[in-house]
Amino acid sequence: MFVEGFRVESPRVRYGAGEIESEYRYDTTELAPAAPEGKGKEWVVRPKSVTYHFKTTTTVPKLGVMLVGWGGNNGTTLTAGVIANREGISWATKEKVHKANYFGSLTQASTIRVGSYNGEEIYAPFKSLVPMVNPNDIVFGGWDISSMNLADAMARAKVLDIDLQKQLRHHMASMVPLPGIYNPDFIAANQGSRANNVVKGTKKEQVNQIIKDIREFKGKNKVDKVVVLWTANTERYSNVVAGLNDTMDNLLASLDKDEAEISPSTLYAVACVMEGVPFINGSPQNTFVPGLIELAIKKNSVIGGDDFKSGQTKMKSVLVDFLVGAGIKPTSIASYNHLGNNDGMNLSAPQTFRSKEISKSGVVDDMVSSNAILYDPGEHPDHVIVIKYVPYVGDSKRAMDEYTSEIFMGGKNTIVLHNTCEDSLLAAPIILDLVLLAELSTRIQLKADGQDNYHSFHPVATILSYLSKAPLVPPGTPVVNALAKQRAMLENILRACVGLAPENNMMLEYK
Ligand code: NAI
Ligand code: DG6
Repeated sequence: MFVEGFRVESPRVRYGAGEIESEYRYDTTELAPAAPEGKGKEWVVRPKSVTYHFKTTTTVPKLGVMLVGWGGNNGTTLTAGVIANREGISWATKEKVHKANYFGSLTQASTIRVGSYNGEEIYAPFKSLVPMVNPNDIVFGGWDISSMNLADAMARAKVLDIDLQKQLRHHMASMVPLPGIYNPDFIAANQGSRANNVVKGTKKEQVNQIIKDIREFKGKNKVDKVVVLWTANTERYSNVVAGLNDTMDNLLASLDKDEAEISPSTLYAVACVMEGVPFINGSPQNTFVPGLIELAIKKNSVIGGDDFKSGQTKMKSVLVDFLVGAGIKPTSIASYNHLGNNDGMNLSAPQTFRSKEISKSGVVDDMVSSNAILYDPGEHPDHVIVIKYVPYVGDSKRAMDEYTSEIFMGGKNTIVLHNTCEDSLLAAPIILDLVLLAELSTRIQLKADGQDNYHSFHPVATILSYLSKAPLVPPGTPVVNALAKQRAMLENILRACVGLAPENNMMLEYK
């Protein structure tokens, strides 16, 4: 059964005028070796409970979202999709009449279990846990190194059905991206013909221009908050060099010196952090060099990423978790893609492909290292990533995967997957979730019993991990890639905000 919404009645929850306060018992463990390090195999595990207090502001702001790469396939598809939902547009194809929806968005189209009633499971929308911005109310803007208006850019992307495009054109023709920061050294040479809308000046001047753009956008559209998200071309990795970008001071000094090795994405991120605006990186490159992470921590400004986890990798973070969790040993994973959109063209250069290869390769590491029964220390499955540019298939990416595993008594199990899907239709709802959750995270505060003051979440937003191929985590924090764990973390934190226990699936009342 499905309920639209619910309210928690508990002595540990208080719904106030502009906030929800909750008290939450966090059950965890403390571990120690039973004998001094190195002697014996026994460990002692001590259950531990800590009471946390959460405070969530319930006043939902008017949200502005500025996309870097607004005129690209993802940027236009998301903008078009939100307008279509807002306007209640439907369109005909040879199959049927379609209505706009938010399928693929965790916050808008998934549900959570809230309990059972008369022996039936009761589900509610994920978005009913705590007040979130309604995507239909978002004001979009952003930058692109191509000056094409969003209506023409939507046509260039060739993602949405033509009858839908025709209905959207007049909404999008007046949307024109602001000039973007362009540095041909960081993206493929084949992108050069697109770059007719670029910010001039030194790197410092470019950062200042981005800050000015954000302020003007905020003022002009009368939005309360802005979130910026990079959905521009994948860049090559920038070199992390002592004295250049390894610390906050060095990064800021390098900016003053107009150092060549600071990438455009890092420049946008610096501008956002300086302005206290959340910045999310939807591509794989190392935008968040150590100096930038230090700057974000110092300024307590939200950063999150990296690289949208949309199709092949999402499946991988489910399948390998299942295999290793079932005691089966994946020994080789070969993942092929071919696609024909502009992203595919940009990734046909070795240096940008390398960024993608890195983010796609790391996704099974935590699952492999969780099971020392299957894997010896340092042992890892062979894992190969191939991406090819095939213009004809456009945005309709093909993903082929072969997983080979060792099973019982020397047996081998090979699973082959083939997925065909428009890449941007997978990415757009993920972008939506990222900005909605980043905004929400700035309204939540917490403190443990004994702490005097509430504090916000760590500025490195691990709460966004479910949506990222290579989750950015604060220094010294474990990376979790398994999709179910990432979703549980997010859902359980939001449950804690309204004083609900984590979903434990025990159903003891029926046992
Ligand atoms: P796209 O190539 O269609 O769009 C990128 C846009 O960024 C272009 O319009 C380009 O002109 C613009 N651009 C490039 N450099 C810029 C800069 N410095 N400043 C402002 N604009 C700039 O690519 P698409 O398909 O929209 O993908 C965007 C990014 O998202 C890519 O890096 C891709 O790897 C990443 N991504 C996409 C996924 C998907 O499923 N579609 C999943 C994971 C990541
Ligand atoms: C080629 O792999 C294009 C990429 O931008 C991917 O489409 C994107 O990284 C999505 O990857 P995945 O593994 O999440 O489907």
